[in-house]
Amino acid sequence: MESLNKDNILKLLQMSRGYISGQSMCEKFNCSRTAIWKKINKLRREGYVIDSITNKGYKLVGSPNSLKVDEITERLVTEGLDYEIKFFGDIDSTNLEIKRQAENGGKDGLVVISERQTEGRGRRGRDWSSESTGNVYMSILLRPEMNPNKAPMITLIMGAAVNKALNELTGANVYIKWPNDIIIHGKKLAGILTEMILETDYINFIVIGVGINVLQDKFDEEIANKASSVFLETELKIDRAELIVAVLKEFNILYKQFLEVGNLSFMMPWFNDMLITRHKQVRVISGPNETTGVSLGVDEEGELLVETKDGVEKFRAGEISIRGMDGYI
Ligand code: BT5
Repeated sequence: MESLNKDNILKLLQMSRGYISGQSMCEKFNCSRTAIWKKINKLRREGYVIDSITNKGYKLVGSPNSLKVDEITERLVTEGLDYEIKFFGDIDSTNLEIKRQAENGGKDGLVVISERQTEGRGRRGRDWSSESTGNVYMSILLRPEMNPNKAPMITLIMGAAVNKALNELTGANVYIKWPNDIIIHGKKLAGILTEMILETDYINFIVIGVGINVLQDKFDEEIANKASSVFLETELKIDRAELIVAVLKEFNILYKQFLEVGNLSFMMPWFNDMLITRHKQVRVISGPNETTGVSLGVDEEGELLVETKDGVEKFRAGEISIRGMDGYI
């Protein structure tokens, strides 16, 4: 009889090709299903991704491989950064987890990272495909004291941080599609979802979530023509821990400046140089309204300026989507 410990459970999962039933594990280790389940959850907390299906059992579908939370934390400490990292193998959504943690007193600077999400979300209830391991799914809890109408600027700050980090690590030309997409070779590499929880007229907290496709090597048919990964576009297998640290470091620098200044003037004009839509014909969809014109870039408040036939119109981040006339959404 083998003794019940997580290493033996892991070995068993690694050796089996399909699902392995809870019952057969109980027999093998002579223990209860609850005991097995506890060990499985222990493995999940270490970053192993384990599917469980009623009547079928358990299957190992992802390992923590290069994403080691200790490594990330150590590097952040070396950089003098004060983030607290919580890591999950599987989770519904890192944004949802941050909300739960925030309601329970989670602090400014808490970061939740996962290997996979079962309910990854985009804006306005859209899905963020998150079943693939090897990517980055990360959310940060922020508790700034500022006017809620400034919050959309934080999406742009995260966009700039992700963009800078990816440019540095890949050397590729990565762009921002205002307000929340990161684009490479015309395809979406990363998306940002900022959510704000208000208490009458002040910000209780902000969740800033970012999904970056890093090592994923194929995409579902519905998004394959518009989504891609660092690996598919550059053939580089960049280290995710390094990417996470780079993003958090850049974000910290920019966010601090933003809190001091209260707008995005410190990012000008280079932020506009990263905009893929600048000087291009765009169609801005804002609720039921559609406006076409030439995108002039963003102003210090993060609003997109579009020159239309009736003059320059301003659009606030968070309210609209943009469509390049030449293809992608
Ligand atoms: C976004 O929404 O781009 C925000 C995505 C934020 C995801 C992160 S992951 C960590 C954190 N936890 C969460 O639950 N969310 C955040 P939006 O602009 O609405 O774009 C969504 C659209 O992008 C979808 O309708 C698809 O067309 C496309 N899409 C879905 N999954 C994708 C993927 N993995 N890569 C690229 N495009 C994708």
